[in-house]
Amino acid sequence: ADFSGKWTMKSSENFEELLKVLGVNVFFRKMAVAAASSPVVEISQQGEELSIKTSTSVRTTNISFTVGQSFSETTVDGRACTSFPRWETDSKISCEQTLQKGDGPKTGWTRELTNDGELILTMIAGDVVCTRVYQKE
Ligand code: R12
Repeated sequence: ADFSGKWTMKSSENFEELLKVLGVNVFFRKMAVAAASSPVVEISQQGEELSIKTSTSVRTTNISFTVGQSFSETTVDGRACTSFPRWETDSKISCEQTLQKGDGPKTGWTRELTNDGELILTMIAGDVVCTRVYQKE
């Protein structure tokens, strides 16, 4: 699968609930929900290597990783974690996160390309699953 492209979001479910279970206070939650309602995601992929830039008005993140190799990133609430991405199917990457310090709900994400050309991101924290659907710009 090739995730490359510039993506815009068409729907999002449970993003605020996700931040809530992570303990983000109401002020930052509302700010993040507003900012995360119109993100732009740019992905470049060469084989097993992906770079993902996620831009919003309040936070932009850049991650680069090779599927099958651990890397450092931050959880959605901004805590440093070690991530392990692997192919769950040939069109879905599943990534488990482990906090570098302290503890909190178990977190991770998946990114999947659908047959109709959409990108489905899930972000997981404890038993909350946030699902965000992206389409190519
Ligand atoms: C906090 C501070 C900030 C944020 C939070 C807590 C904002 C986080 C944002 C996340 C966006 C995620 C996206 C994910 C995706 C856009 C805006 C939560 C800035 O303390 O769809 O890939 C300071």
